[in-house]
Order: sequence, then C-alpha cells, then structure tokens
Amino acid sequence: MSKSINFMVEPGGNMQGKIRVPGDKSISHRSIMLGSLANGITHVKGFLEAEDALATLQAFRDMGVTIKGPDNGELTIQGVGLHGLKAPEKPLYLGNSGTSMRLLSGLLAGQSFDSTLTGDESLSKRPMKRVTQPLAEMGAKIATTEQGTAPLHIKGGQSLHGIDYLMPMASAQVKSCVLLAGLYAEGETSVTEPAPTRDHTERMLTGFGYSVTREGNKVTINSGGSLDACDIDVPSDISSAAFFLVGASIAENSEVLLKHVGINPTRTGIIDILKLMGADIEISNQTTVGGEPVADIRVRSSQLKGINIPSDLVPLAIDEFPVLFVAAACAEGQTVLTDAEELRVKECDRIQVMADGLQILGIDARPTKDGMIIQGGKIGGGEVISHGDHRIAMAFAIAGLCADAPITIQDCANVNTSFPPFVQLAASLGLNIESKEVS
Ligand code: SPQ
Repeated sequence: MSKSINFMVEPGGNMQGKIRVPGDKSISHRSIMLGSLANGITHVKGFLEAEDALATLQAFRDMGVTIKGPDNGELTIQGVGLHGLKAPEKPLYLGNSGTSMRLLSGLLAGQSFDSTLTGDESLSKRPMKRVTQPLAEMGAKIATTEQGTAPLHIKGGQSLHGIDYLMPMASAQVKSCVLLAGLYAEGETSVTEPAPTRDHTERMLTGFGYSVTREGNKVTINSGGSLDACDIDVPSDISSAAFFLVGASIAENSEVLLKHVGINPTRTGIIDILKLMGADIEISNQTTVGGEPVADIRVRSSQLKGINIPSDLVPLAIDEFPVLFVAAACAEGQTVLTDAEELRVKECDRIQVMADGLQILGIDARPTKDGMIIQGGKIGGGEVISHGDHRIAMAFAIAGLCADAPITIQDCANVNTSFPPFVQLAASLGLNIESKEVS
C-alpha cells in the first residue's frame, strides 16, 4: 500500500508560463504492447514514466521481453514477435491501471500459456465482464470473480475465431481488447462502436505496418499479419494538459502555453467543451508525429459560462470531466452533463465523488444517474477526499485557483499513476500547492 499523500492548496493565484506536460498515458501503454509484439527493435521517446504505463512495461518484462529504460522518457524494446511472449512465472500485477488489464486480457487470450492478471483495490472493483464477454464469444477462456471483476485467470492454448462485435458502450479499452485478440483469431474481427472513442490502437497498429480498416464506426482487423518495429514519439498527454487548460481559464490574469500536446480528434472534447463555455484557447504549430497530430495550445483567462454539454463530445472528453466539473463550478450559470454513466466505473465513481467534494466546497452540484447539474458559484475552502483517484485529486487542486479559503485534498498518492510531476509543474505556473505525506 502506498503512503498517504495530501495536497494542501492555498486559495487564489494565477497561472503563467510555458510547459510541456508528460507523455500520453494511452499511447505509452500501447507503445510497450505493440513494440513487444513487433519483429525488431522499437525506440520510444516521450514515454510516460508513471505507475500505470510502468505496470504495462513490467508485465512485458515478466513475459520475457527485454526493454531498456525508461531513461528520460526513452525506451528500447526488443520485440519478440506476435508469438514470442513467454509464460510469466507469477500473476501480472497491473496496479491501478484499467487500460493495462483490459488490453492485456485481449492479447493474452490468444497466447499458448496461462496467465493471471491482478490489480490494486480500485482496479479489482472495476467491471471486467465488458471484456471477458466478447472474448468468450471469440473462444477465450477467462475466469473472473462472481462479480465479474479481477483477478482474471486466462487459459492459454485456445483457438480464437473472429467476431463482429457490436460494442454496447463507447469504450476504447473494450474496442482495443477485441482488436488485439483479433491478431490471434482465425478470420476477421470487427468492432462497431456506438460513438467514436480514442483510436490510438488503430493508429499505432497501422504505424507498425498492420492493416486495420475503418468503415464508419466499424473497425476491422485480420489475423495472420506481423508487426514491424518502428520509432514512436509520444506526444504530451491532453488529459494532463486539461488541468492547466481549466486552471488558466478560471484564474485571473493567466496565460499558459502548453507545448507539443496530442490533439488526436478522438481526445479533444475538452477543448471543444471549454470553447463552448467561452474559453480563450488558441492552437498553433500543428504537426503530426508517428501518426498522431500534435500542437501547442495557448490558453488565457476568461469568464466561463454554463452550458448543456453536447452528448457527442462526452466520449471525446471522458477523462476530463473531473476538472470540467471544476470549470462548471466557476462558470456563470448552470452546466448540465448527461450520457456520461461511464464516469461511474472509472478509478472511482467520478460523478458521486466530484459531486460530494464540490458540495463540501459550497457548490450546488447535483449528481444524476448519468451526469451532473452544476450551478456556478463561489468556491469555498474545506477538506475533500479523492478516493485514490488521480484525476479527482488534480481537479480539486485546480479548484483552489478560484477558492476563497484553503482546500485540503486527501489520498493523492495515485497522481503518480498518470502525472508524477503535477505538483511541481502546477506550482511552477502559480498554483499555491504543497504535497504532504501523512500517516
Ligand atoms: O487505465 P484507466 O485506469 O482506465 O484510465 C483512465 C484514466 O482516467 O486515466 C480511466 F479511468 O483512462 C482510460 C479512458 O477512460 C484510458 C483509455 C485507453 O487508454 O484506452 C480509455 C478510456 O477508458 P474506456 O473505459 O472509456 O475505454
């Protein structure tokens, strides 16, 4: 169990400066997975050195892959080919990382050896039926707890066959899981998503020379190909940049330039939603690195206004709602979020936990079945609990910029799962934040 960390945030301040936030978590996970399964040596730079991506890295080391680094975000992966993984000697421990567990379950369902996937308390409560059910349709044998949660016991040596899967929820993890199993399944594997979700798996497979086709919302892959090693340059994570997009919007006299941020259109819902709320955001220096669009993003203070968040933007901003709720709390008028029930099955129930914390801080935030109704108002001080969820911890830290009294946030150690230098970078921009170890 990690030590307990509280964030103490003094009210007010503004955000000024130019920074580059760490590498994209989703792309970092996938770089390890596909680099390990490729033929040849893959070089990665900009890799996110945070607990979640490192859990994926360790899992592949445990399956016999030689990976040098990370050294300042650089990795060298000696790919073993699609059929070169070795049976792990012990269960693969994936910490807090849903992405690791769900994507690996697809990959491991097609191996010749048995494996077991475990995680921390939060990950062990998250729903895994959403992956084990389509995998079972493909012929996989995976045992879960009675509640459909981890540990996952995956039986090797099964012959998988392709399916045409109509995915019931908008989930990039489920889509990626099925496509990765499709690498090992006889015939064609397709996933149709109800709404577009992040497409890093598809883009990276293509980058490794593996053919993936898309027709509308349907993605298709065939087995029998191979992955050719390549170089990967991981852009900065827009989900980490999001804290400063909101911070600089809500704090007076602020201007922040975020460098080299991934702006894949399946991830930019945060920008669209903030712009609809009246944010002053400018994108420049657009380019493409390794099949992923990147740009610099400049954000300046503005008076945000409440909106009804369009449903089609929800999957494109799914991880940004904790901090978007803070933006809504600082906005003039009412913000309404619907169609976001997926938020209830993240590292915690992000609807309930954010509503509870905002209420403690004096905001009228009413949770609904699939979202929240927030009345913009004056943020007060108080003590809130992040429930070990990195994005909740960072969101409440940003709320300090608009608060009129100190905010203490309990249980923040898991910020290390996605954004280890958060406190240092936020402080360098002007947030009055301190991290304290507590017993
Ligand atoms: O990996 P994990 O714990 O599931 O991470 C989260 C996050 O906030 O960091 C979700 F809690 O991001 C997911 C995201 O919500 C990362 C992800 C991916 O890399 O494919 C996809 C999304 O999850 P989902 O369930 O919508 O597929």
